[in-house]
Amino acid sequence: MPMSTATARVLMTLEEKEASYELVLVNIPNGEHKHPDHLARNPFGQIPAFEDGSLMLFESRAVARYVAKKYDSGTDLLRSGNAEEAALVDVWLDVEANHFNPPIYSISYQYVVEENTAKLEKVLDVYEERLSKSKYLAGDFFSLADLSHFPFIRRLLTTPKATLITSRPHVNAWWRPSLRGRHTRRSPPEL
Ligand code: GSH
Repeated sequence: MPMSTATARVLMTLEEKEASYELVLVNIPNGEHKHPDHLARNPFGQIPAFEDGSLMLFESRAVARYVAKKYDSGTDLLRSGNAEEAALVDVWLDVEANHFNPPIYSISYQYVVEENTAKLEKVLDVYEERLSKSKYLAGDFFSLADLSHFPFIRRLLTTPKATLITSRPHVNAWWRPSLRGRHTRRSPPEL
């Protein structure tokens, strides 16, 4: 289901790499993600699950890295031709998974909102400082590290906590690709 933030991470990566793909819906409200057929694709009974020929993967960040590595086309999301830039992409991908995702996840799903708002404030203060020095997280280039944040930022912006993003000028300019002069080449699925 493209409304899933983890699925959106993979879809955005496929779009950036201009890869052909088929999105197969797993009906979560009907419990299809817990059926044996789906558990064979993702043993944790979650979406997304990803198939490429005989290769089966799960965990959206691992899938996104695989897609970004596999295709030469589209945006260079990993900067693997430059060890220093690639290391910075890795740093900010780990920051997303370990510092950014836990509090924004809880806020978006309305769990322990105030405690996590305070945590996310601190994380976003680090981002504000970082993004005042470079256009994107890993440097002056758009990478998988930026992309990996956007599904949850997009969701947070539909909640009363949107000001966490909009009150920080550099963070707010960062998530909106149009402000950076980037334009989607194709229309992605409605997230
Ligand atoms: N760490 C996993 C990833 O990045 O792929 C998280 C996947 C995840 O949380 N998927 C959610 C899901 O399948 C949808 S966004 N929820 C249903 C469930 O956990 O039963």
